[in-house]
Amino acid sequence: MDVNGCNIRLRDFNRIVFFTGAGLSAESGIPTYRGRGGVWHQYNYEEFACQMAFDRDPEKVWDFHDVRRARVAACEPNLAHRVIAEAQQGNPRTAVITQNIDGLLQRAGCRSVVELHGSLWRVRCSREGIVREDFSVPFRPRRCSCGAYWRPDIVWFGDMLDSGFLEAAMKALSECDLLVTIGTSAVVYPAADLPHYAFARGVPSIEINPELTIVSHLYTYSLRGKASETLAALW
Ligand code: BV8
Repeated sequence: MDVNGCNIRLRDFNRIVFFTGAGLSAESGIPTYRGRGGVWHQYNYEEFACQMAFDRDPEKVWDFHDVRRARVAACEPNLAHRVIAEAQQGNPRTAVITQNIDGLLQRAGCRSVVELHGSLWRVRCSREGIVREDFSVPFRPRRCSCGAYWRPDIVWFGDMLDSGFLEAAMKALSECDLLVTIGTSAVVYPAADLPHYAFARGVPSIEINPELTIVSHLYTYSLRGKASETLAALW
């Protein structure tokens, strides 16, 4: 089926990389960051979502993240998450890389998701560094048994990304036969650098976004459309 001039069928590829941003979850009701109603338009990340804010007032940061946990917990994976999960179940060499922290890809059935920016559903002791999954809403208790606060295991601005995740993403992009980028404004680094590993190899690449981005011209196909309908049409 031809989608805006793109006659690629995802099923014809063996090593797809899905690289996703907040736009993937928009149709699930989760706000993006920079578009209309975006998270960073409503909240100043320097007050609610960075290490300095957490050191200054962990309770205020946890109040903000409890609001987000409740909001995400009330949302469901959409058709786009489900298509990605179906593609990965049909071909385990499919790689799923996300900047999202909502866990919806995993709830749709994806495995081994590379969560470049961490997860709302993981916390780590700010003293001992131990990490654990936690789905409680609101998150309680906020302190570890050692007495220190648990910290959301999220990569905030100024935080280094997990080198293992970055390496896994670069490896997948160095081996893929198709890159499908969905719902990212491509302005946050180093994640925004990753698609260039595929561009440099000349493999076909598809961008799915209702809006043009600063990198749309680098994709083989830059499709103006929403994640669910566009991805389903390519599947
Ligand atoms: C780092 C965490 C090394 C989760 C986020 C000065 C000081 C410190 C660092 C920097 C600095 N200057 C630059 C940097 C680097 C900085 C950066 O890149 N800043 C940018 C803004 C210039 N990066 C970092 O700090 C990273 N760490 O570099 O460490 C270092 C350390 C110290 C000093 C220097 C370097 C860490 C980056 C991670 C930040 N964490 N959030 C949370 O709290 O929620 S940022 C946030 O941006 C989210 O993680 C998000 O995933 C990410 C990317 O955003 P998108 O997913 O693209 O979302 P966005 O809203 O932007 O776009 C959505 C798109 O979807 C739109 O295009 C829209 O059109 C589209 N869309 C809408 N609806 C749909 C749709 N698409 C399809 N279907 C739809 N229905």
